[in-house]
Amino acid sequence: MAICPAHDSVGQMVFLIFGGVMRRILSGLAIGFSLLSAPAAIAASCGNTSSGFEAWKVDFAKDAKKAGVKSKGLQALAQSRYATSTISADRNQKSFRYSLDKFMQIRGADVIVAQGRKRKAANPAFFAALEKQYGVPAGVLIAIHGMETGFGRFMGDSKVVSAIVTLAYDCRRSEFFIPHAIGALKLVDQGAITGNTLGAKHGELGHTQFLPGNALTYGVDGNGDGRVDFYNLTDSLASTANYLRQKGWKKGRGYQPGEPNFAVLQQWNAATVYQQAIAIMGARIDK
Ligand SMILES: [Ca+2]
Repeated sequence: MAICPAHDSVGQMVFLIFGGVMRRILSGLAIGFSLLSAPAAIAASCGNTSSGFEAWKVDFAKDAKKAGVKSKGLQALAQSRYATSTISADRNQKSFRYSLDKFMQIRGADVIVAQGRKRKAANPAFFAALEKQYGVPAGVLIAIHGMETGFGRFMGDSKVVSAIVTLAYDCRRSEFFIPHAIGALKLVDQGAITGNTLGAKHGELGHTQFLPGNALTYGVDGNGDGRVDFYNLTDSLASTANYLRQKGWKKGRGYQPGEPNFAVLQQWNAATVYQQAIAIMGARIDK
């Protein structure tokens, strides 16, 4: 896949301007295959401009229905609009090569650590409960939260359903995004999102920016109100912890490079510098 990062021998790598999206794209592969192996055959053909979008939606609705999407989801699909800004962002992704130090500086690691420590100190019972249930320590979850959305300050301004459906239609990475589009429509069916829910340019949701297919698979109702809400901090961090646990997080084991849980961080984001940054910030927050 063209978007995959290219490692080099000194541990630097090319990563894309849309920092977190690679993680979601890589981690979406597994769910992608599992959804694609469902009985529904995806027959609708992709397009590179908005002109074929409406006709494609009609075809895609049949596939979505076969994949188990119900009336609310199908309605959201019908009402989705071609997301010009998403396509523009996707076409104009630039890659950079940063050292770990430079990456951490650009992403404001010191600020994330300082604010993260305060967040942990303000709510120790919450983070202790998450660690007890999922095994993931506070520092890791807080570092991810800070990196992904600045602790919920920047969660995106694109309509999730329109963005992800447009990416599914667009020929560039249709196969990758189709399962996430189906996932988004199922999230609508479940009431987790609506057609108006806002997220990032590639349809990433909530505090820690899950792609919809991953949100569907790993989302949990952390606050027990009967609904999985990625814009609720408790639900979102519980879902993040659940993702890491499901990917093999071992309670009480280390997460620095070379330690067992670093391999799990590698599944959260494909960029080496991102993985290392989370490990460093997490340890500093938890110190
Ligand atoms: Ca909830």
